[in-house]
Amino acid sequence: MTPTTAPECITVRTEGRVGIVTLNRPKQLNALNNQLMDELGAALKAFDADDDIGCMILTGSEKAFAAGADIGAMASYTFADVYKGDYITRNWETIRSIRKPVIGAVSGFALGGGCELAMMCDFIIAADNAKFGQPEIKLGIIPGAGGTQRLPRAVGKSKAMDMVLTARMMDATEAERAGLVSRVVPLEKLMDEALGAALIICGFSLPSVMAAKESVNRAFEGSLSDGVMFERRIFHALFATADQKEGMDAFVNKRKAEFKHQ
Ligand code: DAK
Repeated sequence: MTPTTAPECITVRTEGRVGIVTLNRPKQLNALNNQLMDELGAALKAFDADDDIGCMILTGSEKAFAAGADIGAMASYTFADVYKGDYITRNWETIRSIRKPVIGAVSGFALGGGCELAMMCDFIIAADNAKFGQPEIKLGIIPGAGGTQRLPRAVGKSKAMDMVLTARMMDATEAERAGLVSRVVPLEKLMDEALGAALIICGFSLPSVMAAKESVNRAFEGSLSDGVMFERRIFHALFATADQKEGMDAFVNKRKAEFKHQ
């Protein structure tokens, strides 16, 4: 059996049915390295498989959600190294396979791979000190974990081009105005706000929450009519759940629904 070791680059805890992962490389402003991405992926997968968890929060420190991929770790790589090794593709996008909601609670810098990781969360709640950016151009590279694709979808072509080409950072106010984040709150309220949202989600039927996530994500793949048909079929399927009966019966009888997540 493989021995399990405690994670070193993240911390993991729960609050009720909420699983919370905190990036924890403070000296490097949570720069993302191979070990951190392995640990993050494993923690998210464990929460996804845990029946006692209904929603997750991914967060960092007050100063940095994550300042990007670890530049020191990749500085000496050659094209052959990164191409042959499919550089960090293996463990970078595990978060995209997570079926329960993941809320990004972002304070401080979310740069490069850190911004890309935040954008892979289902939605972002930002502290008022958050700064988002794709500064890879300053290093002679471009975003490599979806930044050139997710940023334009979130904020439109003009702002995305501006950020990717000039490396300028976007503050929390601009990020909310542009649609990159769903809410901005004072720094000291960030975790309360994220936890409040997560607990609301946890109160709903998990199958319908997962179906809603899957359907919204479908909006970013393929045509509108295919997306609407996908939504329609999932909508129909939810009438097979006990929670649909419970939710509608509770409304009709003016009582609180008691979802069993089935
Ligand atoms: N990597 C490694 N160390 C970093 C770092 C990073 N990205 N960002 C900061 N640090 C370290 C600094 O080197 C410094 O270490 P010491 O000198 O104390 O040992 C410490 O964190 C504190 O940083 P500063 O002293 O610079 O702090 P300041 O407040 O003055 O400045 C800053 C904060 C965030 C503005 C600055 O540190 C900065 O510009 N950092 C670099 C930001 C950046 O360029 N990020 C993009 C990196 S490239 C892919 C997936 C992902 C990616 C690519 C491919 N695939 C799946 C294929 C992603 C690429 C990137 O993210």
